[in-house]
Amino acid sequence: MIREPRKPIIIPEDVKPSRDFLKVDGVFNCGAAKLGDEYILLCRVAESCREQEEGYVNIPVYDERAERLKIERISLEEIRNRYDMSDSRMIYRKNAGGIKKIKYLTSISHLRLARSRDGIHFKMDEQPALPLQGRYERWGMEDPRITYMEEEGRYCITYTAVSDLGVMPALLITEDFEEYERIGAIFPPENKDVTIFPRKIGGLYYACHRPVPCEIGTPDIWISSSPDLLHWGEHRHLCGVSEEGWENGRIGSGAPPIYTDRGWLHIYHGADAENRYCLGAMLTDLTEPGKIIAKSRRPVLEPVEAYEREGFFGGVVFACGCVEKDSVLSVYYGAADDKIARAVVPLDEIFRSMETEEAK
Ligand code: MAN
Repeated sequence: MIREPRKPIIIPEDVKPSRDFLKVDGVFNCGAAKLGDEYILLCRVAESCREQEEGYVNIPVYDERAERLKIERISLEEIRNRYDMSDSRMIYRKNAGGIKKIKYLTSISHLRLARSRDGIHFKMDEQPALPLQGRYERWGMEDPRITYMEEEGRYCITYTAVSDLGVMPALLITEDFEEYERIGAIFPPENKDVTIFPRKIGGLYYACHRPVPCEIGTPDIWISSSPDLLHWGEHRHLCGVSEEGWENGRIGSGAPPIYTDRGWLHIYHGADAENRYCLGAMLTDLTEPGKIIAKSRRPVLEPVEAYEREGFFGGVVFACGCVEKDSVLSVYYGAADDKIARAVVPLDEIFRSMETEEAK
């Protein structure tokens, strides 16, 4: 993949905070689509409190009853005694029975639209695309993916609704990115990385998703089908983490699958045990989308540039959206969980980088 010379293409300074008591920590992991002649990115914007009081950590959370953000105040002493702050993204409860239990996120995310004529220079909206809503969004909305449903002329947007009840995939539908219909939760927690295929296959909708098994199993990619986008079944395991190497920790679907004459092209992410996130590519059968035809053995993109290695959470390239034009793929990805970057690759190059399953 060739990185855009203007790198990264969107940084936190380009984004206006949604409230005056907040600051923008990151703009990253964006869904991508074409709307008329425009390129649209629906970005995840993470914000935290601009001011911190001496001896406390202030955390913004959404109060669904009052329908506004409120600030939770935790004393540093309590944090020292009960919590672990070694991960910039969250605060863990110590000694939670051997399980790493997240007690707070350090920021709260919403979705924000950016528009462009050339796919490189984007103008960010000044306000969130839509407000947080309900019990399941207490800790925010994250990682949107946009699928343009070719036969229906509407866009399906999946994202993760995050709260103390868990991380849960939800669905929005829009025709114009001005009005959104909230369909609600489509999988129970903990699940994330839902990408919907852009057309029906054998009369059914298909989606990849990533359940997070707790006791047995690893965070792998699954595939399911649905007659109506709301009720999902026929759950099947699609692809697992590797024994060793760049994708031995977790994998998840990245951008929604792209129709090509060779099969469904998936750009997905894989992380190792040290949380270093790379991108991989996979091809699945056009009529049996749960059947893998070929897969990249090495990453197609790794966090090597300074802006990918350093940031809010360093060592991360994480794609939620691609746009294909004239057989060239533009991949929009989050870099180090605080910026948006773009890389391009001809489809032929991607195909060449993959090995057929039999040849493995
Ligand atoms: C999580 C994802 C993303 C994020 C990566 C890296 O698993 O949901 O939100 O980019 O971790 O921090």
